[in-house]
Amino acid sequence: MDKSSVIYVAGHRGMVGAAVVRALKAAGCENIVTATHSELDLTDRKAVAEFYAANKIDVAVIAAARVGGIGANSAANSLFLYENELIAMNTVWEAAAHGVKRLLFLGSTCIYPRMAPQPIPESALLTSELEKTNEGYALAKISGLKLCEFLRRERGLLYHSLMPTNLYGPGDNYDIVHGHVLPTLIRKFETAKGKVTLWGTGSAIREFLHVDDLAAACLFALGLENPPDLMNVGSGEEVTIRELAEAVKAATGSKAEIVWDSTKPDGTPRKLCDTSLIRSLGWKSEISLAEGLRRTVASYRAELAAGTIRL
Ligand code: GFB
Repeated sequence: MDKSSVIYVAGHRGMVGAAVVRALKAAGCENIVTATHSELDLTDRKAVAEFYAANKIDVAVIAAARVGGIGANSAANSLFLYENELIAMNTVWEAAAHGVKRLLFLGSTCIYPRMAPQPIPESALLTSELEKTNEGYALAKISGLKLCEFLRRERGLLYHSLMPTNLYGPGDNYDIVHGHVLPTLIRKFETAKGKVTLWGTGSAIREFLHVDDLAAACLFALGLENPPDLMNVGSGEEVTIRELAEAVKAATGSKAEIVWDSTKPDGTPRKLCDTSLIRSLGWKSEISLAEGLRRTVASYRAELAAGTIRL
């Protein structure tokens, strides 16, 4: 990737966007453009058009979205659909309308069908019913992915997508109601008074990828001359939520007793993505779950002490 390119990272304050900015800076990219939510409302098409017209962007990485765990999504599918649809359509469509040559759009393995074959190949997209708890988010993200594919086919724009598995790492959202499971478990064990209540049965199986591995995959994909329209990005390392709970308990040194609230949903039974495509092109994850947990507990404590934690 040309280090002098003007690169826009949408969502730079989020966990993924911040990791992508870190990786771009480490790679020597000098012209990184960002805009805070108060500077640019990505749900406002006119504002997004004016932003692209004013900034002459060469490459855009779309890491902005309304995200959340199973609790947040299942309580507000309408909002997750509406806002993420607007963000996806505006950031991709207006990029194409304003000469952005290359764009990388980020999906998530939770937008594959609920009962997709495991490991999930890229070809499984749209082949059967979606997971109900995050159907709104999934529909919006699928739209964004497909818009990139259509623009590439119809206008020759190099717009392509990545499909990361469940992500975690520095700058995550530790809100115990709306957050994803891994950061939520860290917060619960770090603040536990004897007992930690976790959701579901603990039998759901999840694959986790440290966000710095995803950022490296983004730069890898942007460095490909002719990237596939869609590539899964995962670690291949999956655990049951029960195993994850024990691993987080150990990583925090907590002695809390774990109890399960089976009135809460398990969500998709399993979400292991098939990463043979991206691995065949030369990328693989570097950060194991054990090492990633060690780093993330440390970054949680540091963010808490610095008052920068997202709750
Ligand atoms: O990460 P998570 O919230 O979402 O939950 P998904 C994963 C699993 O962890 C579910 C269990 O089986 C939950 O029942 N779990 C146990 C908990 N205790 C907790 C807890 O305290 N908090 C949470 N949040 N979960 C998401 C999608 O699905 O995947 C999003 O809803 C997103 O759209 C994300 O794309 C990557 O992995 O089930």
